[in-house]
Amino acid sequence: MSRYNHREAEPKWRDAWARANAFRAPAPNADGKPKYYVLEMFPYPSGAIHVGHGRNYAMGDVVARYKRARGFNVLHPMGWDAFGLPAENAALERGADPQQWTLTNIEVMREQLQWLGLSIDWEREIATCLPDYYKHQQAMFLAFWEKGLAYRKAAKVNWDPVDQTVLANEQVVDGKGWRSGAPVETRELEQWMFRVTAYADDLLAALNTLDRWPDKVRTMQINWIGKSAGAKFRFEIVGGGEIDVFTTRPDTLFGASFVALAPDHPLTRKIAESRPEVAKFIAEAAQLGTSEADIEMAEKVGIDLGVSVKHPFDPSWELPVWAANFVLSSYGSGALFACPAHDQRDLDFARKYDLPVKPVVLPPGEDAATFAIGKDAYTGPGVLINSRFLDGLSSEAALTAAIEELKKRGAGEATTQYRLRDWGVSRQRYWGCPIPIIHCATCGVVGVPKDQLPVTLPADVKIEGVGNPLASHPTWKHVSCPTCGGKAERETDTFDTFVDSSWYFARFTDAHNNDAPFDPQIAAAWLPVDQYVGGIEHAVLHLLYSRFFTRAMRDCGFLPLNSGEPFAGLFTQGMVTHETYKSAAGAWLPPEEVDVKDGAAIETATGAPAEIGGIEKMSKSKKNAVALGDFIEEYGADVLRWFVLSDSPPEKDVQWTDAGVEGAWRFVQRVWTAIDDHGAPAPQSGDAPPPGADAGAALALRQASHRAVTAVTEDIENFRFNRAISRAYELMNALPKSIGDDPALLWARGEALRLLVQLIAPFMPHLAEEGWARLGLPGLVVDAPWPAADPGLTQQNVVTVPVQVNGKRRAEIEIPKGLAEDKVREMALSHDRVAPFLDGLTIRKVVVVTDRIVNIVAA
Ligand code: ANZ
Ligand code: ZN
Repeated sequence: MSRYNHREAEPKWRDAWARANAFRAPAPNADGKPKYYVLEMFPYPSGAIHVGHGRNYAMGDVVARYKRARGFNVLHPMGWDAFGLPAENAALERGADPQQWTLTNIEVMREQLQWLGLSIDWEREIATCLPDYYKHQQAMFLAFWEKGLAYRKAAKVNWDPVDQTVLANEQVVDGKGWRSGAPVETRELEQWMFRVTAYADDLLAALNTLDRWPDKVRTMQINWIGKSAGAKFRFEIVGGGEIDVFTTRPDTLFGASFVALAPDHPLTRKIAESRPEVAKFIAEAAQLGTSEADIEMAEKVGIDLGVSVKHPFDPSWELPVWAANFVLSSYGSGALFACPAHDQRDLDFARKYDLPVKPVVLPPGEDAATFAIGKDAYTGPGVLINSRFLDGLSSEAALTAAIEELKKRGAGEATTQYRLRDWGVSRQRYWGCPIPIIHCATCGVVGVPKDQLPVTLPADVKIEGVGNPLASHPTWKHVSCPTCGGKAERETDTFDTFVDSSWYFARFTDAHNNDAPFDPQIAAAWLPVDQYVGGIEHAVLHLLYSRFFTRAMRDCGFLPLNSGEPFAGLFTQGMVTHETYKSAAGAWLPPEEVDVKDGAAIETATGAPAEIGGIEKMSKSKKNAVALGDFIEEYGADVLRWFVLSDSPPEKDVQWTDAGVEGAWRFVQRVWTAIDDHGAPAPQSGDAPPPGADAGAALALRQASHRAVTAVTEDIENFRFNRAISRAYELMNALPKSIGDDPALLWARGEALRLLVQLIAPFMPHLAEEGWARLGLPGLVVDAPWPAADPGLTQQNVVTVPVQVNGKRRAEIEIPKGLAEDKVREMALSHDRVAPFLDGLTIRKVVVVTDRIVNIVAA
């Protein structure tokens, strides 16, 4: 008997798969097989990966291997989301060359991912930072621009006045630049935008068709798109001019108390020219940054602008106009009328500045004479009061009537408003895809001609953290205009890296096409991705941008995919968590430097006491990540894959524990020992079992095996990997301890082990191959079709049958399926819950419907 040696077995089988080209995706519909596209969100090449990263790849790999065994042509590719800030930070901190740093990380990570034994078609590997990828992105951008799906406009950005650079929202910490610590300003810059809003309605409506997406993700997208029906109308300013507002509640117009403008509304700015206190207010509001969440959280403040407007239904009624920090300049028209009685923000503001609060909607069950607003606004429906011609109407009817009146007076109309904004894709950074545009003083904004693509990044840049290195490069931006030949300058902005990840899934379908992003027919045949696996943190932006891009690619003739939906199925996985440790001095300690015994921790090297912290998602910053390479060396990839998928449903977090790892390790050894003891041969699928002395035990084992096949199949289909794993444990437990030399039992055990190997193969592919070979089965288990359960063996052979007396249900009996009628009758009549009802009666008739019901007629 030998021990299973993963250090030998794992590389050996990976070589065997590579030699057999086992994971090379064929044409999507080769051999008349259906296609299946499995994709995990591609990683950012940050450097070494930890065991926690393994979980999401392991999930995708289970699906890919399973579908392959089910007879699908599977596409399961991998690549690198390779542009982005960390490479520039590495350049700043360590003088690294961003490209070199990125490509080296890719080398390291590719090798580590390969250790996991993933069934990836590595021939399709792509890196978004390479010109053979991004040149197609540049070409598509130009097509989008031609079609009006990309455009330029002045948009607000977070500006760091010290580093002279634009900051992403995540780089603004408490209103300050993350590196400089300087208070952030908002600035307007000319930016490239993608017209996501062109598809707002479709992006919303099509969510209904994505029935294999988690509900929570669909809900997040619905909220992000944020469709609001309402009205837009004009207030006339006393003394001339107009203010447009958007409202979802025109029914509350008679409860209007004031009008509020965004701090950078044109009128606010105009008034600021002559009133320094208004200018100061605008400057303070600008420090909040551009993040809506920050604006929402901030204390509501405002300033009276000293102008009034006329109520649209009564010109003699004047309302004051304020500027308020909670009004977003980019939503609706950047102005609103406030009805404090029925909107909480408005109420807080009105109480603070002592503005009128008049209820106009009476909640059901309240009395108009006594109803008053306290600290809480009433936002529900009701009946209109204090509202002249709307009085007595329901809020719903009043809403329609108010819009009618606005229309009649020529003041406004019904409208639909989306929260969704167009996508600003310009980044003032070096390590991104150059935007292929040239600015010419004579011709204006000119696209780089297609035959001059790609516009590549210069290698010789100085990255010093101030300004955009592309703008300060001595020569790169200076070119001649493709149209007039005069002196011109390149666009120095690069694309947001979300652009790179908005179409990579399509590139994988035809990854090395040199002339086009992909062949339209090939891409349309593989897409949509059948199963996408990734983190919930991408529930909104990445998924929405990809949905936009797929539509834009369709409408610009790149991709004949009618639905425009890139991902038919989506699964959002939970994280791997781990205890955290801290030294007495409060520094995070990596797990390998800590010994934990009986719930107490010490630093291994010094013996000094350490503190056990909370259980958190594995991360570099908390040092609680377990390095992938070390782990695989010690335990092997299969133990890792098995453990991270066991214990917890895949959508939930799983806690990394030494005990759990040990458990997975012991299971690997147990499976191996059972297989090794049995040895060859194992029966192949379809072989007939021999007769044996102990047919009962052999049959029971065969039933356990075939039920495991049914159960694991269902569990994998339904993303219940943890349950599939516990079925494998059950099947192991069902193996008899000793079988003597009964041929039937020996045969049944061989079958059980063969099926077990096939069922664990998607999870522990190396061990499965080793076991397959040891059982003397032909070829590779990756090439074996998924096992089919024999229905004769999986059927439950006990049924529960109700017993009725004169039509009333009195008892239930458990009987073997197909039990003879006279036996059933006997059991029913003698049942101790039935007999009392027959006391003193004569039995007239007993009807037995086999396996269904027993009916006793007595009088
Ligand atoms: C008057 C009113 C009365 C409102 C009432 C609500 C309740 P959603 O649902 O998100 O679309 N609003 C309009 N423009 C705004 C802006 N630029 N920034 C912040 N708030 C703005 O919200 C629409 C409501 O948000 C609008 O309806 C408006 O306030 C406010 F009892 O108008 B409402
Ligand atoms: Zn020109």
